[in-house]
Amino acid sequence: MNAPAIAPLDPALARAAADFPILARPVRKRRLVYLDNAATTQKPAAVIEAEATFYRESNANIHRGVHWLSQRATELYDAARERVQHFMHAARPEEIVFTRGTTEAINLVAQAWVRPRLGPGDEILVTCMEHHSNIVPWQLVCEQTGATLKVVPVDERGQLELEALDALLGPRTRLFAFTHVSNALGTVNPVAELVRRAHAVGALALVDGAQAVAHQAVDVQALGCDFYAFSGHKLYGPTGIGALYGRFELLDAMGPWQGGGDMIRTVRFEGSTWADVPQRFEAGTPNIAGAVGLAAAIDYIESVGLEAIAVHEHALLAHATEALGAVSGVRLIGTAAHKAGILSFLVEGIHPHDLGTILDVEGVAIRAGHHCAMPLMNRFGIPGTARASFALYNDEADIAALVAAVRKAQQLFRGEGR
Ligand code: C6P
Repeated sequence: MNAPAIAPLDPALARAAADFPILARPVRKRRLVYLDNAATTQKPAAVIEAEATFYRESNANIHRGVHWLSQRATELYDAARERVQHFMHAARPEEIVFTRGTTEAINLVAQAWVRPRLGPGDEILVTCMEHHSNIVPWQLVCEQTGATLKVVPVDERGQLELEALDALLGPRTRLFAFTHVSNALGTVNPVAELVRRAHAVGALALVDGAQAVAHQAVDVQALGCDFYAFSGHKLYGPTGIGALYGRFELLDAMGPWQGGGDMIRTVRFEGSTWADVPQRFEAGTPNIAGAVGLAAAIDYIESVGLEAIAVHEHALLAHATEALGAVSGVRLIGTAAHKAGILSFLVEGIHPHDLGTILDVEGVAIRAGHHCAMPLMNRFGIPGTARASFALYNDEADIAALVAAVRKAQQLFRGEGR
């Protein structure tokens, strides 16, 4: 491989792979090279243990029981909310609503904030690089309200066409929903600038942070956004838990979106009244163990250091871009000036799904397909891509394995080495 070696790892990162038990397990009798981190990250032992310890020592339902265990579980759940609050730099814990993940957080805003407030002629703006989770909820709510969905285009490199934005943002724009980092291209969007432009026309700004929070520090107050959604499982935490940050005044003004236990103040057959936020948006028994695991994941990520993680992943991305880009027949999709650790590519003559299958046989796990971003694939005129995505435990050897596996696939398709 001709690409320059990356700088020696930060000591905390050099040891990091050992924190993740699954990385020690061979797959297809080979060392596992896990490069599908944008789909979900692996979990450190600290997170697995935190969840197991909760079930072993503190399991009970929350906000309901007078007994010791219930109080203990409630304390842990509330502490997890505060952990997320500090991680996101939110002003108060009430601004954090636990959800199943990014998808549910966005649907919550669509149904509880947008649906009662928008009507025909109002507009919601998204971008062409959104994940389906940040498109379909808005389509549904547009159908329900008569509002219109508009789209900011993306250029050849996979960057937002900011000149087009001014014409698309107008007095009828009520909400601008955009991703912090594109899951299919790795493009990092200028969030503070986009929020500023949305606010300038009186629109609210929602940020899909699913691909951002594990890779860089996020400060919702500095960004100025109104809503910010993320999933725990892309942050080294459990599946089935995530959060919506919402500015307190907005959440407080919103009615509930799901009814059930824990979200009410009083219930009578003549009518019910609602609990304060955030409980108003957390109907039913929540994922208590998941919240505890998410707090442990945040502890873990902060013990390694987001600054060090960002530096490491940028070095990996630069190295992989050069190494893979040097392979003849490889076309990189998404070459924005600002990118996070995601590398989408095509190999001439090999369908991404075939490539993904061959790489899997070589022990290299990547994702192949449209990455739940079909409109973006249509924009590039392609059915999908192969995508390698990096995490704090990846290293140069993983990239060497990726490049070697791509070369092997090319040999197989040329009929050599069968
Ligand atoms: N992207 C990927 O492989 P959930 O499923 O709710 O945890 O996250 C949805 C989601 C929303 N926005 C962005 C930008 C995302 O990347 C994702 C999930 C995964 O790219 C699975 S499709």
